[in-house]
Amino acid sequence: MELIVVVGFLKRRNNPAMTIPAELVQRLATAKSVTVLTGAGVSAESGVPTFRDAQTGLWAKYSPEELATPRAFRRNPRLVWEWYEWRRNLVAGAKPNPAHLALVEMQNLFLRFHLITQNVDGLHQRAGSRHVIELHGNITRTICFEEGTIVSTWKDTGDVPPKCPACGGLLRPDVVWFEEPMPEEEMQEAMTASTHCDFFFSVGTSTVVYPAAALPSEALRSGATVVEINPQPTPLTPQAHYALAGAAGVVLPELVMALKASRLA
Ligand code: BV8
Repeated sequence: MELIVVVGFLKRRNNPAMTIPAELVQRLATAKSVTVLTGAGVSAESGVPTFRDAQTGLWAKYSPEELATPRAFRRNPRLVWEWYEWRRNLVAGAKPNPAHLALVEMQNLFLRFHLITQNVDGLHQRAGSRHVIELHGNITRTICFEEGTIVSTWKDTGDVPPKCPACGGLLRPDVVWFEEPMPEEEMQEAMTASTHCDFFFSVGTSTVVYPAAALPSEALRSGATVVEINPQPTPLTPQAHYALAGAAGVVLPELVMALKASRLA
């Protein structure tokens, strides 16, 4: 099947009557099992900066990869804690956007639907997505750096980071840092969902961070039709069956509308 690239979503964003390839809609209309992998690009239209976006303010001089490691936390726990505090405030002030809402609709349009995210912002769940497979954790949860246990309340002694009420160890965000192993259960579920689906959507991810970035290739290898939604090309673009070069908040609602219309037709 040749690669179909559709461009122009960005330019004509304010013209909602965009067309999604009819062949894609026809084929999706009969799909039983759909798996979606999302990245930071899905939250971009909610005002949450992507990892590729330059960090601003205090954080401008750090690359995310520098701060999101156990080594960085050991070296300067206050700096890393305050970075996550800044991101937590950003996320708290953000709202799910039309891309998140379209994915909530999609979970009811197929017999089997899996949503895998690299995002730690919890916006899929806030939009109403059920059973989100969080590959890289969630910054609204906190764990003990020593014991790895979830800690939901602690005494505010003024320490930054605060201390674990059980062992006195440092508290940290419940996210997977670079050079840290992935959560086994979530990774297994993500791999199964990626290799047992008719359609695999890769939405708003630069497809460079592993092992998440290997999931689209696993889906391709298992015979799924792979659709990429991203305004910019990624290493996946040449391999995808459909590359929809546009913003998720424009393309996904269009896709859902076209799908519903085709099922009514
Ligand atoms: C591990 C949580 C074993 C923390 C994150 C194989 C090859 C090379 C390297 C490795 C490899 N295997 C392992 C590695 C090392 C490393 C890695 O992949 N490094 C990269 C940098 C090369 N992986 C790991 O360390 C993983 N662990 O392998 O454990 C191990 C153990 C010991 C030693 C070694 C290995 C752990 C990875 C998880 C790290 N944690 N997040 C936090 O968030 O603070 S990763 C984090 O960055 C995100 O979760 C996400 O995964 C990634 C950012 O990627 P994206 O989400 O795609 O975002 P990005 O900004 O890059 O791109 C946004 C895209 O959206 C762009 O393409 C843009 O065009 C598009 N876009 C913009 N606007 C829109 C849009 N799209 C649609 N609509 C729009 N409106």
